[in-house]
Amino acid sequence: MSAQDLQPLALHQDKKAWFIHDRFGLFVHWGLYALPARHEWVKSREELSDADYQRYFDNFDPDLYDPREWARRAKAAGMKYVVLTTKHHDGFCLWDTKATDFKSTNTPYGRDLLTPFVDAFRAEGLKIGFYYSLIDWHHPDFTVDPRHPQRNHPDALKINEGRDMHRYAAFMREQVTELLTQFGRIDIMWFDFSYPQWKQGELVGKGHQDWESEKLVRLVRELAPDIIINNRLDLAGLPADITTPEQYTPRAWPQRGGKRVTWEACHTLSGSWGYHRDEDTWKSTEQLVQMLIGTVAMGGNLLMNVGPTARGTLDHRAIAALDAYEQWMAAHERSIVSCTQSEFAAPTDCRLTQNGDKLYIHLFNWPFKHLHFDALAGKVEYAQFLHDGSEVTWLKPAANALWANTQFPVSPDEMTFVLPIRRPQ
Ligand code: JFZ
Repeated sequence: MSAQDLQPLALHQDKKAWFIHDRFGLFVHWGLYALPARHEWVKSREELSDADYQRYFDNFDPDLYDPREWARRAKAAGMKYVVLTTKHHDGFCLWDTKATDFKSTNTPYGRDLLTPFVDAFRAEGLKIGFYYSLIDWHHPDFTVDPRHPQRNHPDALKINEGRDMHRYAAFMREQVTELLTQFGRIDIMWFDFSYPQWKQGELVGKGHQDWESEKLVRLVRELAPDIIINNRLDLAGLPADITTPEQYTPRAWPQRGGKRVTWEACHTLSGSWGYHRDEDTWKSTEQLVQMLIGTVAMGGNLLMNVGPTARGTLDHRAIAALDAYEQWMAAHERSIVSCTQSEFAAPTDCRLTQNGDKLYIHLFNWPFKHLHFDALAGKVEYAQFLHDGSEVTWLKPAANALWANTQFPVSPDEMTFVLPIRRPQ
């Protein structure tokens, strides 16, 4: 494979235009781990055997599953695309794959979950992404490594005898072929994830050699030429379409070879990705809104996760989060969608997003009296709140700053201003 096939940045810039424009997507982590409801890594964390884990398979029956409801909420929240875990690390498949019996159709639920999901989100106009785990703690050919649930198995030394990662790589290609041929047009392929281990300078596993990443990527590009592929396949140093920092917002726009890359932060509502009933680290709605603003202010996308329950529902905390986005985006969407990092540096406690000559100032903290923004002196004549379009009458060009001479209280929904920038003719 030539470097060009894997060099999508310059070549396929157009295919990413929708992604950069849309800015906001929904991540969905859903699978058997919704039943234990204590983290999607539960099989590894608790070193559960296949037999231990079987109880979740045998009791999987999400009778309240209604993806149209999820799709409506995502759309209302201003999300433009969705990425679903078709298979997570536990190896459980949400569709009627021919490559394994470990799939939803063989559970008490007995049905394919993916087709109705894809149909529902497409019907709401969202683009479709498939998360597919490179790690597989169920497949008999996937070698046991220090993260595998069977890492402390009594036969640890012998456990990898007969396991063949080449066969596993072929299995992945078979599954990815199904995913990209049986569900209509797919917009994003989100692979997860590589953790190359090195011994005396040599790669010994769980990187591109194991996944046969080059072959896998070539297959994906053949089946779906315009698809966006993420960067977690250990593509031997070659760039992917998008960079995916996880659970943090970069301090600066991520770069590669001195050029800014297309990037997408993925974040959780509560810390874990799969439904976690007892987690007490749920983010506040204000924080969630600020994460979206902060990401776009740095030129990136936000992929915000929900972990549906074993019944197939969104629990009340996930619904509250989506409601918060819905409420905020109803008035503020134009400061997010089609916006990017501003040409200006933000004043204290602010984030800036910009769309052409429209500058959006998002206040994360209300200034006590004055909002100083020296860089804008002489460049703006009019400012409005975004939530209601009301004029910000207290804006005055000072000698070298704009200043906000007010102390009136504002709610978190009333913290974004829009300012048209005056360009020299
Ligand atoms: C992975 C998964 O293990 C996790 O369960 C979830 O699906 C998440 C979206 O992706 O977690 C990762 C993957 C990569 C890094 C960290 C967590 N990383 O590169 O730092």
